[in-house]
Amino acid sequence: MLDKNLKSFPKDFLWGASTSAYQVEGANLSYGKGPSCQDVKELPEGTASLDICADHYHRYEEDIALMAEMGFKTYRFSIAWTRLLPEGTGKVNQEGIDHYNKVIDTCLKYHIEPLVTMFHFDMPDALDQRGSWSNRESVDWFVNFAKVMFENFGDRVKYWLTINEQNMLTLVGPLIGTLRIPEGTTNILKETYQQNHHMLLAQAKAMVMLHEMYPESKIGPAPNISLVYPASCKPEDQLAAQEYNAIRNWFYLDMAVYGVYNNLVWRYLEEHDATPDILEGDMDIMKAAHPDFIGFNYYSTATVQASAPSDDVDPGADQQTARGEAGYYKGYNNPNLMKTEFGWEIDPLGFRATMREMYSRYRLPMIVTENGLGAYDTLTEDGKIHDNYRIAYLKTHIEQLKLAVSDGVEMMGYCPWSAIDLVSTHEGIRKRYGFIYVDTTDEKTGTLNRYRKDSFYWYKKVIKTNGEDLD
Ligand code: BGP
Repeated sequence: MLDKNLKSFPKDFLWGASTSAYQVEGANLSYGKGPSCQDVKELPEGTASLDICADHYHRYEEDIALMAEMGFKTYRFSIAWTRLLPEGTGKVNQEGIDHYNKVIDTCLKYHIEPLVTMFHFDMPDALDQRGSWSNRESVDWFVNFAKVMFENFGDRVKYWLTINEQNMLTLVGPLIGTLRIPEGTTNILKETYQQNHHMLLAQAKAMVMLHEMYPESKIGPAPNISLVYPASCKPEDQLAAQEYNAIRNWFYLDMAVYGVYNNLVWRYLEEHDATPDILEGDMDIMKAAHPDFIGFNYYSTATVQASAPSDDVDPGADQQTARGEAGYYKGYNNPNLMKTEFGWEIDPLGFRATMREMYSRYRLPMIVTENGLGAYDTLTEDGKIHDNYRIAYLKTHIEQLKLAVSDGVEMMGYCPWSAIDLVSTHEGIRKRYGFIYVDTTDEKTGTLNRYRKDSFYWYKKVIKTNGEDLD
């Protein structure tokens, strides 16, 4: 491919990074906050509990000042539902409102645009007790939560993300501690996609509400998108890749953008007698919602091959491990790709391919809401973290991002995971992603002091040169 005339990043490109409330804040049951599903789940062995995390709840000022030092134009963070509404509905906790007001105002003080995720894996436990997303009332619960956020923060927050990785909530919910299947459920697939249907309705209503309340503000979904490759040029493998692409990726965006159920997923659900119950008017609600942009998390591509109905397939270990579904597709180790220390494939070119494919399907501006390398970092005696492996990962991805911009893909911004070290979904704080090192461990020992990693200085230069100097 000729890449002679490369375009620059747009002048107002939103360079930043991301966190989520339950992984970074700590103070998980303090200051009036109620428990979420994350606070009551059984912790994966040897991983830190969520009472301290990076202690961002208490140290947000210091942390945002460090982000400003890197030159951030945006900071993507999530609002904990149970900090605003400890029971999920009903009484509002003013301390929670005050806290996020301070976080937002601190960002604005540094000219950092807050990019707020409304829901990042943290369903209120009180609502889980009432049936969680399987209860159709969950749509109203979420809409009420959205209203509380828009009323309190909508005057200053211009960019909103609805639900983080709804596709992962649906496909690997138990792993991230979110999916609740009511006792006695016989068709788990149907139940899962019924919950998914409610989430889609909740998302659609929230998008419409924001546009009514603040016509200038922007909102979009934030799925985890991994373009799926066929393992070979066998036509059967191509069909398998299409199935998994539909189930893993396009289903969520087809609904968010066009308000339609993806036909391949619908057929798959029909085959399993698992289509969700759709009430009259539901599809009008879906159609009425229009995202302004697409946020998406990208860590790697996935590769699959065809699978026979009798196959014993691996259901996949986590968000990034390719899954299998007997009779449809099965995960395949791509021999062309290296893996991280935690077993996730690394595919910067696949990042470009993913952006191209998304843009040709949806034609909306896009922002990368997560991308990054989970690794073990070492704090040296003189307070340094030489994370050249993270720089290498991010550099190769930003190079491809730039090529995608040259391809004509409308990219609004780039927010790698994560701004600061935090607790991983299931592998503790030892799996670090941040530009800022936090001195703590899964045993919760350490000073919690912050240290600038080598990647901190590198990213600062990247932002300063608007992505021109990546060395
Ligand atoms: C995404 C989630 C994040 C984050 C990230 C890294 O799926 O949106 O919350 O944690 O993955 O994953 P992990 O923490 O499992 O390494």
